[in-house]
Amino acid sequence: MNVPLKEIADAIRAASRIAVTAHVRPDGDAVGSLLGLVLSLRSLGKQVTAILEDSVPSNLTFLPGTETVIQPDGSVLDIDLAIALDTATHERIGEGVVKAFSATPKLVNIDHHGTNPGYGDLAHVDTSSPAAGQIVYDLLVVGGFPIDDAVRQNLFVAISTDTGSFQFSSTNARTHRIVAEMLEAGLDTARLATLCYQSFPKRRIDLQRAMLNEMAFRAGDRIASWNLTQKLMRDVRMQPGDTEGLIDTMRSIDSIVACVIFEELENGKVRASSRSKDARVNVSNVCVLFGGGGHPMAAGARLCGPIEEAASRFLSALEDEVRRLD
Ligand SMILES: [Mn+2]
Repeated sequence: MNVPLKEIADAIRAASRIAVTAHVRPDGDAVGSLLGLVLSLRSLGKQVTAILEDSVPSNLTFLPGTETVIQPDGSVLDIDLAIALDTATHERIGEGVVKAFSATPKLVNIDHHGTNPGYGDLAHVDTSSPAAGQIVYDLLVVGGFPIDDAVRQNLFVAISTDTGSFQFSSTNARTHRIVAEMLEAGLDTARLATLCYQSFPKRRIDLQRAMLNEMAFRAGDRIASWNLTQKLMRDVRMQPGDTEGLIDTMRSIDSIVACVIFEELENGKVRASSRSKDARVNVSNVCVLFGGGGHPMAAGARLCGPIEEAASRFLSALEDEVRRLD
């Protein structure tokens, strides 16, 4: 089912009007890989639409090109080729983008999630890659497509955020080689790290303070969890992107092997975002039980509310997974 990147590069060369998207509620890898590819293909002379179901979160608007990202307006795009990045299922590009792409003759699926079924006409799913941004970098190299500083900024942020600043086990030798090439080309990675990790708005610290006060432990302090309620979101005036990386504080506790944040959504559903710190504990398997998916060590699912009941159902499945270590 996987086609080589060369074949995708050929399809891009043959197209003149291209649209690129990524998943709903975009994170650093979604926005960074999207704009890295979009800016390169625009330099190549292609007419490229960057489209996301949800707007770019404020913590990522420093990335070059974000001002050119559009959201679906109900119209169908007249394009030769559509590309979905970092998106495990076709539906996760969002309802509006699915419609915008409904007349495209060819859909390309570039991703690194193990739960990706290989949708689309050309699929390249590489689970050994720690970030979609890393696959996009290799695609640009294979295709001989332009890589300038703005492209590098976007792909660096994609890779840095999805690897937890190169800490997660998914980080590989290629990851560091790519960043070495970026540094040799003059990329200011320290500036980008400051913008990503040391430029939080105060309201995010308010969220973090609440999390530290409220988080709960179970399975002998091996599981930590926190319920992020609509009330707290209103109290701190939370914005999209504010929760990015928040879960890492729970993961950093020595006894923890798995942790999860339950987020109460406006529609009454509950989004579970889970992480593992032990390769033997697969949180993707737990999320699949609830119709979600992702990576073995970082996965998510949507459950029916109320939040306390959703948390209790998910945590008991997660505890079963953790207890397998006993
Ligand atoms: Mn990703």
